[in-house]
Amino acid sequence: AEVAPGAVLVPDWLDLERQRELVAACREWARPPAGMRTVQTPGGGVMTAKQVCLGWHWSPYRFTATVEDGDGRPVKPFPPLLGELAHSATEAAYGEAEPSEYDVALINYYDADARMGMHQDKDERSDASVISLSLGDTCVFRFGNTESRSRPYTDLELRSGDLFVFGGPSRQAFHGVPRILPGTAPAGLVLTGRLNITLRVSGLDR
Ligand code: MD5
Ligand code: FE
Repeated sequence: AEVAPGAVLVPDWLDLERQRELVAACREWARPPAGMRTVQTPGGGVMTAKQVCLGWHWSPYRFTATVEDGDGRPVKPFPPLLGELAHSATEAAYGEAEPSEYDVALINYYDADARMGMHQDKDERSDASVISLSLGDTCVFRFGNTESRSRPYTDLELRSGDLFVFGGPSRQAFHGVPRILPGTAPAGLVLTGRLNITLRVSGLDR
């Protein structure tokens, strides 16, 4: 369903087996070295969602090859599996695959109290669509406008297995996660909280 120009939600895109595989992979990616960390913002804030990066490391507000705000180790490689998933996701959403090569995954973990404030994703040097895959607990996702972090915005629920692709004018929209709905993960998925995998094109050369 097209929620706004270029913003396409495909509910229940990942079957439960695929969700389980991705959760298991996230557990491996979260381990040190270059594992899941707490992100500090330059203004002295702390992000409540924890994060691990693949391909390129994001620390506010740029991409680096090592975990410069953590253990200093090289970021884990971007798995070819996620590149293939990105192309099938854009095909599912738009009917044709994004031609660019995806090379970054940002994986955010939200416990019951975590949230993400309204922001734009502006650190990629590419206008390729951002792909979002949700696993575990349902969240309230706030999809805003391109002008400011305030109204108008639309709140919708993202559930485990949902695919959301943000391209075209929606690539620059403000967005955030005002809350998690604890205990809503599907039975059979061994996960407390919510994982979100975003796939991106950095526009950088390695
Ligand atoms: C999340 N993550 O659920 C979201 C999913 C982040 C982040 O926001 O920056 O890690 S990505 C949602 C997204 C990306 C690009 C554009 C838009 C939404 N949008 O236009 O709404 O953890
Ligand atoms: Fe974002």
